[in-house]
Amino acid sequence: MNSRTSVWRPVAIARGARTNLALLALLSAVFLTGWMAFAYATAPARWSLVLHAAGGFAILALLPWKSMIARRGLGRPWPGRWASVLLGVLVLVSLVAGLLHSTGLLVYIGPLTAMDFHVGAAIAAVPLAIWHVVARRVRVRATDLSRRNVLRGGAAVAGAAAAYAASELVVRATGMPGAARRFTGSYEAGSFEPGLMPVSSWMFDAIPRVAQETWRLAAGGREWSYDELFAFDDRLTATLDCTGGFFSTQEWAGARLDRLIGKAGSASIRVVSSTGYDRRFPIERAGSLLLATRLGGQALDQGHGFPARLVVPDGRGFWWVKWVSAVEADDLPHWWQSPFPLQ
Ligand code: HEM
Ligand code: HEM
Ligand SMILES: Nc1nc2c(c(=O)[nH]1)N[C@H]1C(S)=C(S)[C@@H](COP(=O)(O)O)O[C@H]1N2
Ligand SMILES: [Mo]
Repeated sequence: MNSRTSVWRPVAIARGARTNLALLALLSAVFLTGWMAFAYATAPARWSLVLHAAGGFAILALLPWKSMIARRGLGRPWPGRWASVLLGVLVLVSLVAGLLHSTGLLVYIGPLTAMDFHVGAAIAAVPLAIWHVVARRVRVRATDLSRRNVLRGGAAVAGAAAAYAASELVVRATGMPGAARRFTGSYEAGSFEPGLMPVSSWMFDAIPRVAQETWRLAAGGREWSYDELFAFDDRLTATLDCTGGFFSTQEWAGARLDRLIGKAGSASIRVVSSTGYDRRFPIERAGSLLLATRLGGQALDQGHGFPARLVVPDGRGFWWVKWVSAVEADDLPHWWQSPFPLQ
């Protein structure tokens, strides 16, 4: 018995280490490509998502191996194991929600979406995953990056990519709702029907009450009343693509930002909401950004940003600042901001 365990354990641990390191690489890659996809509403979003989905399938494939390691670890009664179990639950919730979204089997879950659960569980898993790895003092050795292991890893990722491609074919061939996804993975909702367009927030912003008579927009060194702004009639058909997983194409009308800020010799424009939410853009974009007062020919409603909201063609929904109160041109570079809003 003794001789058997002494021969068996080192081999099993080496295999386990390989599985754990592969998981570490895949979790990092999937987290990065997920956020990359959120940063764009153009081609890079698609490429990030192909890598992301392949990585997700590879994690799925490793679960049977990891559960063998986990069972061994759970046999040891130490308090920290429950944090590992919670990590497992969160990763599973994220995986399942991702697949529910992509197949379209369950997209809306009460007031939230499958995407909200997918990303929310993944974010909650991050501190646990860091603790999980750090507490065990996992080290990467040169031999982990041997030619053999790199080839093995490459083959595994190719296999996962094939599994992902196959799953996409099945979704389309069987006509599952997921077949209707846009290249960002989002579902169409209420296009050209403002009444059916979803109302959404990045995180915690609630819809503010704004009084039309007293409201003023600060832009270009002066203040604009609602009627003055409403008089502009620049028009744009553009698609809002929310990271929550829906998109909606609408006809917007209002004032192009270059008309409001004039010819300021500055580097960037900061668009500020009355809630404090803000986003910054390169000054060159002023002519393509619309401060909309109308949606489908009607004044905006509170939910969609009354009195005025930004329209950002080819920008993900979080750039479309609602309830705008100021447009400031200054000398800060446009990248001087958090890549994603913090409120
Ligand atoms: C999907 C993410 C992961 C989940 C759900 C997970 C889950 C677990 C569970 C439940 C255990 C057993 C309980 C414990 O010992 O705390 C465990 C053990 C362990 N995990 Fe993970 N883990 C994950 C990723 C990783 C990663 C990325 C590494 C390292 C790179 C790692 C290294 C280890 C080690 C070294 C053990 C101890 C194994 C033993 O005692 O024999 N895990 N993991
Ligand atoms: C634990 C971490 C994560 C795992 C294991 C994971 C895995 C997956 C999986 C398996 C899918 C379904 C792929 C498909 O069948 O098309 C998916 C979809 C998706 N994930 Fe993640 N993901 C994680 C974190 C994230 C994060 C942090 C983000 C964004 C910040 C994100 C964004 C997305 C998006 C947008 C889709 C939809 C893709 C589509 O419908 O084509 N994921 N993810
Ligand atoms: N002030 C403010 N503007 C905001 C947000 C917010 O939370 N606060 N959310 C953004 C996000 S993430 C999206 S998807 C769109 C949603 O616009 P809608 O409610 O008109 O669909 O508004 C954007 N503008
Ligand atoms: Mo959004």
